[in-house]
Amino acid sequence: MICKYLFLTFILHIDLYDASQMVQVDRPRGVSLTKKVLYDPAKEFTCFDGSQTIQFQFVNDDYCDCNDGSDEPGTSACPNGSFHCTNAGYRPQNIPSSRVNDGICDCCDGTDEWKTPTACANTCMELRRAALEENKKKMEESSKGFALRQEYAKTGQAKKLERQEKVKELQQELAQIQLLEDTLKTEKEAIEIQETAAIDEHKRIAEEKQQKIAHEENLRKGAEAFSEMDVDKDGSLTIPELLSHPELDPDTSDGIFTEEEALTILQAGSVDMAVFMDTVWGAINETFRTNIPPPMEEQETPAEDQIQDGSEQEREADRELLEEPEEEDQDQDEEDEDSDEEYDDEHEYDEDGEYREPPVLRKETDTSNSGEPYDEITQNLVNQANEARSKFQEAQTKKKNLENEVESLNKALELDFGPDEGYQALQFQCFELLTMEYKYKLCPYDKATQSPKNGGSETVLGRWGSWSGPPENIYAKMMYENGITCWNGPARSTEVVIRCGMEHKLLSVDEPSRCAYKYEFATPCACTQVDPNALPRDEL
Ligand SMILES: [Ca+2]
Ligand SMILES: [Ca+2]
Ligand SMILES: [Ca+2]
Ligand SMILES: [Ca+2]
Repeated sequence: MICKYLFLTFILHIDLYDASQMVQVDRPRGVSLTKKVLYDPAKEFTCFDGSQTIQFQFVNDDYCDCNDGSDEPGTSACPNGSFHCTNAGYRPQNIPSSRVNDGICDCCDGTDEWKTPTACANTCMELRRAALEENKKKMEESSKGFALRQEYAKTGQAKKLERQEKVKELQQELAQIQLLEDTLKTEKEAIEIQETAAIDEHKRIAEEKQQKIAHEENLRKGAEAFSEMDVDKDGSLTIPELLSHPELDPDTSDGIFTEEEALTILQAGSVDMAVFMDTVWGAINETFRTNIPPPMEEQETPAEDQIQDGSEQEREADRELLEEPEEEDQDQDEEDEDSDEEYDDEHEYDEDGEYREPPVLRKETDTSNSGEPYDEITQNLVNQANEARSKFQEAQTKKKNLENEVESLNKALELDFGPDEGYQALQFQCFELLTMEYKYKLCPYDKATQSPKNGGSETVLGRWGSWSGPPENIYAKMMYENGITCWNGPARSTEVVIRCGMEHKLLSVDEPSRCAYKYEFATPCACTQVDPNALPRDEL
């Protein structure tokens, strides 16, 4: 309604001009109605700049008297003068007085060519009709755009509500999942205490068993070593018998295994098996090397292309014997590491509430420790603990996902979609403009980019910053900042000037100063129902 009213007054305004037909007789030629009072034929004329006062007859006498040209409004006598054409029916105009009577029609009412009144036809009414038509079209467009805007606004407001509702809903869900997570954590921790205890016990038993085996193995080897060294099989190991094992030489620097050295090992002239096991074997079991080749079936099968002689086989066998205890040690180390890891995992959750990458689940059947499978009770506890961990992790993941969803919804809710939420329509959309060289893109609320038309990487000209129009209408411009930095220059930025249009459209792109781009973008979201500035009333 207001819109219609304005339109009517606009027509009336023009009609008024039209009806008056601008009686020009009562003011000097080239003088506007507003300046009429300054030209009083009954008085002397004072130049506008006050420099001179002249008789009124010298006004428009085709001789320039005033420095500012004010005495010759209707002739071309003054170089700096100005001629006013009324252009009744259309917009009044001021032209440089040099264009008066220059043979070219400058004013639509033809008054600038007054010396030859027939030279210029009055085209003001034609222009007026065209302007009115143009105005009407603009108003219709604006009106249609505004109708679209109202649709967008409706959608935008609904979307906002929807997002707000969704956030509420998710927050309730989050509260529930938090409770569930707490419960599952407690359950997990409770079962893990039992699990850890059972696994520790399992390990302890396994270790004991292994130690026992190792001990027995050591005794067996000791006994074997004794009987090997006791060459004459008299049940007594003597110094000469010991000397047949040069690897036992405690000091090889002298190049010989002496009887004295053998004596320091045996601590007696001879020892029986019992004394040997008690006092000697422990000191030499690391260095002792058997001279007896191992039985055939224990020998490592030589590689097909490798033919080994006896001595090499012996060394091979020796190496195996040497490596055996080391391997056991390694197993022991691994076991310790495993248990450390488990301990750490549990503590990652105990220390702080912060979310961390979920630990790798323990194997369903953990036999890596000792090759010894868990007993049924332990295995059951491990299974239960695995399930508890998995449930807890599931809850954690769900919580994390919900949190992410809430975060992105809140981010969207923080965006300024205009006073009526209409600009929501532009979110998640991109608009392109092709120029000779480039493809420019505007993705509102995201970024502005440029990429070579013929393919190539995209240059970010700015990321969504804020609305940046003047205080009276901040929605007149958008600012995209912190784009890719120019070589040796600032970060690229893009200002987007928003206009009312029948559709969302990137109209033009310019780079007014280096690395500072300017887009012109049309959208119904910028159309207003009543916008006096959109009607060029003053111009007519
Ligand atoms: Ca004059
Ligand atoms: Ca002219
Ligand atoms: Ca002997
Ligand atoms: Ca020696």
